[in-house]
Amino acid sequence: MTPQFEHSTAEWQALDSAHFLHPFTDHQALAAKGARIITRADNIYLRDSEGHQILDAMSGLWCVNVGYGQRDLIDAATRQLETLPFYNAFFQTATPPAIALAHKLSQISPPGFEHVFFTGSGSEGNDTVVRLVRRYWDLMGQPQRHTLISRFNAYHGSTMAGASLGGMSDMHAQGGLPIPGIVHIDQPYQVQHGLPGESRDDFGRRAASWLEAKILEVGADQVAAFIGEPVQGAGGVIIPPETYWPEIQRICDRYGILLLSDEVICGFGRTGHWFGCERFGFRPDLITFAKGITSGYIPLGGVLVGERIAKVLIEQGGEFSHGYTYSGHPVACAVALANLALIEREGLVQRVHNDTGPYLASCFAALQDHSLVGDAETCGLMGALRLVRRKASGATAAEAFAPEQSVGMLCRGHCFANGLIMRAVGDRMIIAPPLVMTRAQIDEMMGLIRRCLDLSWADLQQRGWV
Ligand code: PXG
Repeated sequence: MTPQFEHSTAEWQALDSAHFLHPFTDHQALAAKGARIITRADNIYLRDSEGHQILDAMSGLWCVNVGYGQRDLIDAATRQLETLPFYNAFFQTATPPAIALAHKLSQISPPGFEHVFFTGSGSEGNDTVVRLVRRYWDLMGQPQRHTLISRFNAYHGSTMAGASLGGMSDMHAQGGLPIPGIVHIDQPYQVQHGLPGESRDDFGRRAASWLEAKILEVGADQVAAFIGEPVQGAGGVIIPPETYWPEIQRICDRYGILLLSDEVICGFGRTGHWFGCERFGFRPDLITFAKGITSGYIPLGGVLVGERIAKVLIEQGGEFSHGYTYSGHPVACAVALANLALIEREGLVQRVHNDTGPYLASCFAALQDHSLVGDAETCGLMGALRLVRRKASGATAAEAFAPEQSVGMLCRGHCFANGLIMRAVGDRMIIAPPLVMTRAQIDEMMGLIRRCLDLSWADLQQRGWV
């Protein structure tokens, strides 16, 4: 470690709680226990300040798609820092990495995407989306088309517009959100909203019909767009039925409403396709991206702008009064180019599609025999296990734990203590491991998952909760 980073764990923890306000954190609770200090990483493994090795089944925060320590990305950053560490794109200037990345994205995007607007993060990307959509309808002579429809339990970021688009009730409760002109429908989560005996496909169509009902409630001529994550990530890896997105597409087409895909998690191979909309068979007008574009090595986000909007914006829009200091940051764009080249060279998208994705699916299916697992599902290299108090049997549905028992957090604690990063969202345990993961590493991860489920089960038995 470089000298200025030489402290004991206790010293780091004291400095941390004295000065560092963490995102989404109860600081008093954290100070009482002390943060875990992560000091290094390689491939899919993290190391903490106590020397523990931890298998990172969350790719950092859904972002380290190519794994840690990739020399190509490090060298690309170093070269660009030496050549030109920064220049902006505001005043009729551009830098080679930003132009080259815009061109590259037009090649790997779904058909009809030739343009990109760069931001520093996914949240800024979704703020850009709101402004782009409203600007588009102004230019189309329909300024009353102002309302965006999103979903409860969606996550679209933490800025005012991002948190408003998102449907997290805890976030809306702080700071007077959502901002005006954003409304929500329920998510396509059958455990929560399914009817007894309803097939998965029927549920998918019914969940999509909530969009049509909301459009008619708001007034079809008032609605600008619908936004969704192909698979809801932070909401708990909610994988929609195959019937859901095609029906959403049909409804958007019917009312002329823009369709927006937030691919901050699903983009760049996570689902076994370059973009999640390709996996689920819909054609969005805008795609928000971040995270996997640089594998998280450096912040970068943006919006892929489909031709329906790009044509109007460019040919009729004049100046679009929007942008960030770091829109098209040359170092971030250089790292993104190296990252995309690596994904292509290693065939990671195909590998997830043909090999590791199906293998993970079979491993998760096998976990359904565990007493604690109500259901287990995957999409590409993301997956979720639902922890239940009693499994379904015959016509009797599985029995959930009481939310105040926080069984997900209990299980997460066992994972953390046993060298595995797995997240808990309510009673759903979720993973999104690096796309470089091999079959042998999936086996290793599954061994850890099973061990942590066993420890959780024993713990719950001891408490008399199962
Ligand atoms: N859209 C989606 C779909 C996301 O998952 C954002 C937008 C915002 O991106 P930025 O770069 O502004 O954070 C995200 C971010 C979690 C968690 O707990 C998920 C995210 C961020 C932080 C925590 O799963 N996703």
